[in-house]
Amino acid sequence: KALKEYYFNNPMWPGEAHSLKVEKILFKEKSEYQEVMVFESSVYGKVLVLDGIVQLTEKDECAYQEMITHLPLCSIESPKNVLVVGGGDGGVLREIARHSSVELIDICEIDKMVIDVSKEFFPELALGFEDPRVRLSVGDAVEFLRQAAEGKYDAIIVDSSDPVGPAQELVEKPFFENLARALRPGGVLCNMAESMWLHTHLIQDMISICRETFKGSVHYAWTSVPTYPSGVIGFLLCSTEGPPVDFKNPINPIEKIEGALQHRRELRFYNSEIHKAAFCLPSFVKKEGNLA
Ligand code: PUT
Repeated sequence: KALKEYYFNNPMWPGEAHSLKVEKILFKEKSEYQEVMVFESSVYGKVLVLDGIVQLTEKDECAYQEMITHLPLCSIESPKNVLVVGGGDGGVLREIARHSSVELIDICEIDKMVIDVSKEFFPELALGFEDPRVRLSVGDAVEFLRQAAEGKYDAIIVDSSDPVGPAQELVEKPFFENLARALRPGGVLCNMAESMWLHTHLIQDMISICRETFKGSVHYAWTSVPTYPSGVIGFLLCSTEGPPVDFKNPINPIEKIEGALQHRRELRFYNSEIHKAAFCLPSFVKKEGNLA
């Protein structure tokens, strides 16, 4: 009974659970913020779990990391300064590094244990930290953004965990206001935005906050990640007032960036066709999110 309650009581997806067969637990410790676990699964390779929630698996991480990164960076010309919020596994850094125009990659991750564990167990992701353009701050992103210079970044990527525990403040209005302030005019935000099947209200709330805060455009895109609850994950793409951004038609196609398809490792999921397709929404999402 206790196990059943544990399984079905997660506030992010009450009444459902997803199982992966565990071959071996490789790491399990409590950090200052959360329980960090790595296990070897039988089908998806190694898996990173925070507070009982799957964050990534070796098999399908490409879909998440590539989409959350290239949807924003391929939507603007020559991104130079990029900030990553969260993303302590390094996968988003690995993807940003494909963009030769980028000069600075700031990252603010709250939990050093996530970084250390990724370096030990997920070298294919943690290689992102090896790029000389990366500047790491271990700390609270809310504070980091309060202190960030106005208009500093061309793009910000919020690769957070779900808004329970340390990531709770990352879906609140003051945080989005600070994100918008830190972006240059016509700069872009790509924010992890949960599942359209499970989190309609949360997504609606995030969309209305972003519509009030970002004076350019606000769009929802999604991709398939089999090991996330419901098998999909979404992203909110927003731009600040300034040169208009046409998110649905990448102005900076990845296929035209020299070396991008093979930088450190092959691009496995993202391409310009899937970029455009990511913005095609099911009718119920268009209606409920009031999205065109
Ligand atoms: N950054 C990982 C996202 C997890 C969503 N459940």
